[in-house]
Amino acid sequence: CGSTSQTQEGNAMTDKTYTVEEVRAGAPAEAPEELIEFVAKTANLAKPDSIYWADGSDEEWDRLTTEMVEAGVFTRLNPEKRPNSFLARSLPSDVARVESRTFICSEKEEDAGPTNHWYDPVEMKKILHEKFDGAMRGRTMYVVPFSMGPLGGPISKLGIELTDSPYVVTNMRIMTRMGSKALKLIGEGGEWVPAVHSVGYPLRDADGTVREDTAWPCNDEKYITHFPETNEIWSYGSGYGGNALLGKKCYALRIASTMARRQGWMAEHMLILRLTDEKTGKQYHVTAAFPSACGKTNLAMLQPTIPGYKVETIGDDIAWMRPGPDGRLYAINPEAGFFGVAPGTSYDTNPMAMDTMRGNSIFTNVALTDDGDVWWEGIDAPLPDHLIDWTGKDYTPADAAEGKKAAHPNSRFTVPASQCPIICKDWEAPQGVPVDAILFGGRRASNVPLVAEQYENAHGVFIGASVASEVTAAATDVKAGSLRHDPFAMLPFCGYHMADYWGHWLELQEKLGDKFPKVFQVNWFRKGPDGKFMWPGYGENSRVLDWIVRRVGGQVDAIDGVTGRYPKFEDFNLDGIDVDKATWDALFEIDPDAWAAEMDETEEYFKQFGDKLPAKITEQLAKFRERIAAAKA
Ligand code: OXD
Ligand code: MN
Repeated sequence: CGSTSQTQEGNAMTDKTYTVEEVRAGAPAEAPEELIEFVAKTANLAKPDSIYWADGSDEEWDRLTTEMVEAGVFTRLNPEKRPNSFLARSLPSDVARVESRTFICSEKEEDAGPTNHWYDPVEMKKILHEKFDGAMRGRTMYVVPFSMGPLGGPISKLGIELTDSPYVVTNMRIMTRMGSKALKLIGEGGEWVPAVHSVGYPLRDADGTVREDTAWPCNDEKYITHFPETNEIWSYGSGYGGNALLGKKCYALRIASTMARRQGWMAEHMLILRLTDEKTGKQYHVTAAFPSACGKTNLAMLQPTIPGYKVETIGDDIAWMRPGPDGRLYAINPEAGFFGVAPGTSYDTNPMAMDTMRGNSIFTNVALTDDGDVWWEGIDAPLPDHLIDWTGKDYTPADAAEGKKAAHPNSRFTVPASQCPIICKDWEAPQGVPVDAILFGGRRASNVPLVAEQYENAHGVFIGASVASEVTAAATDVKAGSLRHDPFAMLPFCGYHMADYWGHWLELQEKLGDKFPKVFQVNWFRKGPDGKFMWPGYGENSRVLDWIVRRVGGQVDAIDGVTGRYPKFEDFNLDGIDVDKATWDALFEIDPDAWAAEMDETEEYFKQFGDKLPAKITEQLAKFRERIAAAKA
């Protein structure tokens, strides 16, 4: 991140101190005392030049986006092609979540568990105190009230993000219910989570040295920290995505998962969709967990290729699920927008996402066309003769020939969910929708069949616990392409000990019994010997959903196999696609030796969880091995 600094003698401004009275005088009347004190305390530490209370209005959006255009942070896209939309370019050192700098600061190390980076909360607070001291000098500190979930809903939760990044404020306006209405609920006594964020690039130092701002201020040192016992979030040094939009991964997953454990609900890295059987009018709700950048947004907005079904989108990334009065599990999407991966998104792969981003959108790290629109690898439009790439440089087909990407592989669109043409009319239903099936998936070139149903509830947890997937570009510090365990797609997002989290699932299953949704394992990414995907994916995944809901409805039989229960060839709708019996068999082929090796490796992986590994998981591993032995016999 940029570092040029110079001293401007005589031009040094002194730090402002903020009394509680001054902060109150500048705050909306609804702000409760506790919030005023938090704002004053943080301001006296970070020493911003001013404090601004975000109201979430259109005027505010217009003002902030215009200011950012003037400052060179945003490029306004061609209003005829992409009205009210903007492009931001980050620095190459700040393009994704940084898992190695993400910390769970629980009092006891064992509560964070072996899959998280733990840090002592007292020590971390000392570090943060040092880092945040003066971190906002020369900047405005924005007070951003927000609700995760529909305003006032029984499953929804409130928060306040203090940030020195207007980019974050505008993204939070799309991704959450942000502004005065959330503040009003806080004022009425709603509990809220404090979340403090700084890009870590003050425009002035304590000694008066001033530093010019850059289009993407950030710091090479990053801390994304969570305090699960006190429900606090502090994030320093990054302006990007989940590192900075603290309602998303930090709150709605890491902190919420710890709240959910205490309160008997679930915070999951899952999309939510409604599938309607148009013949009967019956609605099914499916949630699905996939590791980052494995096509959750595509599945959430799927256009069924088989007749008779309709998909409506409820969420594309996070589900909060709670047992309802009827003993079923009900899900809400805590977010209000989609922060989707741009490359690969097109009218071909996800027309609904393309229509969602027609306006009122923020794009980060995509390429800019000469007529002021966006472009990325895999978009419908052919590569133009000239682009400005995500680093701000000219880009021509010669660069493409050298293998350079015009858009960063983790470039993103931030878009309001309400703009999705197939957004479900009940997407904001405060009590949520009843869940009929839960899917776990990943990118697996081999071994894992197209679809498999759990044998029993605990087997569903075993399926989730043993998810492994080829790594994508969504985090900077894990090697793309390698296979890594990503249990429940929650590896980077579980706020507590992973094995305790599995235990929590098992407890909820026990509580809800048969009413707990059935789990299915899916894999769209299996490859043939020629290295090509065997399953067409995208809209054709409706065929898998069709089988799943018919299983849930008890309308079809299944075949018992090694990893679970599989569809019968004759029951599965393959009309009109080029998947013959040989391909089908290859999609479901089980190599007992490969699975034996995978189970050995899984057992090895589970060892790190020690005594906390639930006995039911060990039992499921034994049952799995019995099925392998039977398949070999
Ligand atoms: C995301 C992620 O941005 O999972 O949703 O990385
Ligand atoms: Mn995600």
